Amino acid sequence: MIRSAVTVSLVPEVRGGPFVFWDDLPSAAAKAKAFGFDAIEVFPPSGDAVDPKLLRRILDDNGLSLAAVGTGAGWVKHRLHLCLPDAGLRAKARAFIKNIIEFAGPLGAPTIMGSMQGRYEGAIDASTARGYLLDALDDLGTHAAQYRVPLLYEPLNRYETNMATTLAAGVDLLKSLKGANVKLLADLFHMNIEETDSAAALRATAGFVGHIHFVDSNRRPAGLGHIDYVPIAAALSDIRYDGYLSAEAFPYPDPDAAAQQTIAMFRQFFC
Ligand code: LER
Ligand code: MN
Repeated sequence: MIRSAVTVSLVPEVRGGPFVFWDDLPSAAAKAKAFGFDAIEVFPPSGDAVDPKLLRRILDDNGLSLAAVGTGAGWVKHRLHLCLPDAGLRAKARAFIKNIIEFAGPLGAPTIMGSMQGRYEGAIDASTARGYLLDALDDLGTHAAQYRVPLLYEPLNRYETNMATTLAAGVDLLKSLKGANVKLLADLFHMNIEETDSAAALRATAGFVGHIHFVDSNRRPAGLGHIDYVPIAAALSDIRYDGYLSAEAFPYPDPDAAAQQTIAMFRQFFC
């Protein structure tokens, strides 16, 4: 069964970015519950920023699950990523992600690695960066396995990374890993830019996709752009996708309306 989730950002530096709810975890959770979501996806400043016992209580009080936790604050706040030329900074990037795995894992949630994959440039060529990324994915996937949750690797559009920009390139990376605890995060916004046919791309990655960012072509909530969700829903049904559709979208026109729009589209097409 596909479940619904909605994002909550606790990172002031990404204000204006694609997150539905902002800053106030208890109020965001209460709204997620009221609108009928199954879960929230949290974007924290670090793995230490939120008391896990408090988050557990907030989730339980609202009958919600934690769908996933993002790590992009390591990039937006500290300019860290996994393909930097400096080995010490690469290690810091990995430690930042591990810290979030240690926060999210005991709460039953996978950790997302999107922006923290970085890019190759300057002294670092494509194959060196691929080696750094594969090594980190194996290490971080193994770290997540102790909590029986996967690591989620997210291909991004060409303006945000040059490592993997399509689901097929993501699968190629995953097939090169030693371990098997990394799943793909398919973000419909990035896919709308990079894929020839998003529904076909999803079909081709059956078994590899563990999480979906549910959003429209312009990064507004689903239904407010030009993505056709009929073939996407058919593809997800055919591959028996049973993870989350998580609203990582601009709070357009405002957070409550974005949440309402998302859950209406979720109910229309995906359940
Ligand atoms: C970034 O564009 C994105 O889609 C996030 O989910 C990455 O962490
Ligand atoms: Mn995303």
